[in-house]
Amino acid sequence: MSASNGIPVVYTEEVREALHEGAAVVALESNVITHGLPYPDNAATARKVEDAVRAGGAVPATICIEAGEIRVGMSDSDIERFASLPGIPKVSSRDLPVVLAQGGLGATTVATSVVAAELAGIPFFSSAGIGGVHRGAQETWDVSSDLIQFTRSKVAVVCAGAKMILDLGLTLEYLETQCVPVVAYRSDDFPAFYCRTSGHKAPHRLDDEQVIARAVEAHWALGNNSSFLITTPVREEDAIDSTEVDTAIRAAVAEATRDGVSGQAITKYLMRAVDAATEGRSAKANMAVLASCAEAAGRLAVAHSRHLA
Ligand code: PSU
Ligand code: MN
Repeated sequence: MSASNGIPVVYTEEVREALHEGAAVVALESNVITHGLPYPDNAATARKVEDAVRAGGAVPATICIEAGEIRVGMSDSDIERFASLPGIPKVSSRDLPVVLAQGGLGATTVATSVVAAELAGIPFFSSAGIGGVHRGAQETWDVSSDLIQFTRSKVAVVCAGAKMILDLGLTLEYLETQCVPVVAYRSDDFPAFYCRTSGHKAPHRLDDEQVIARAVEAHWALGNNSSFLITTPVREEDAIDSTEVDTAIRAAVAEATRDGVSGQAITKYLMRAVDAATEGRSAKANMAVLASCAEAAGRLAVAHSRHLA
């Protein structure tokens, strides 16, 4: 255990050794386990994601909150417990101080995971889908804390963009305004989770991991205390057509408005509509994109650790 600013940070043996040796480590969120998928798919997926980080050459460190501590690295039985226990709260960065003080269990969102990763000294984090600006945010102000936390935490975030239920154009605008670099790795477009494109071009494209490692370090050397986003699209054979998903969402948004569904409930409503329209293909694509991001993050973290060595 180490205490960072008095916050206890507890590492698994494997993660502590890897960090000590300067080896590549990739932080992962636990909210996708508790809130992203049903049991037992969530447990199986969490293990597959960890395997994918290893396939990329790095050590996975899935983050969670327990007993007033930030836990960095989860054992198999921790994953099983988080996957199967109902009611573990989703902890975003605004909730973190309260949950730490209470001493209960907590599943970390992207925002909280990057806070933890920085405290733990892990420069890379992977999540297939970040939170973003919601459709209709002009009225609701529903913008994920993930985006705000990116302006405050020095972590390289590898993702496949965000789900198309969000307003991905506004999500990119927000990142641009807040000076958060967005680089597409070996692609031109900003992806949309299990769709290879959001219809928006990424601001930059880089194909070489060494160049990405240098760009990440340059961002921080320039005095920015913020995140650096790297996107990687799902493999072509696992992808779902973006027009198909967009059409389903537009129809579902119209139905939701008619039925008076709004606020927090809208996300689940739209996800269900997409699942129904894609006849379950989205569940498989969901797993595939989580794994492909994790593997790319592993590879990029290795290049970055070599750059620092
Ligand atoms: N996107 C997904 N699956 C998820 C999430 C986002 O495709 O499970 C989760 C992540 O943990 C993300 C969080 O950090 O939702 C964002 O929630 P909010 O919009 O409430 O900030
Ligand atoms: Mn929200």
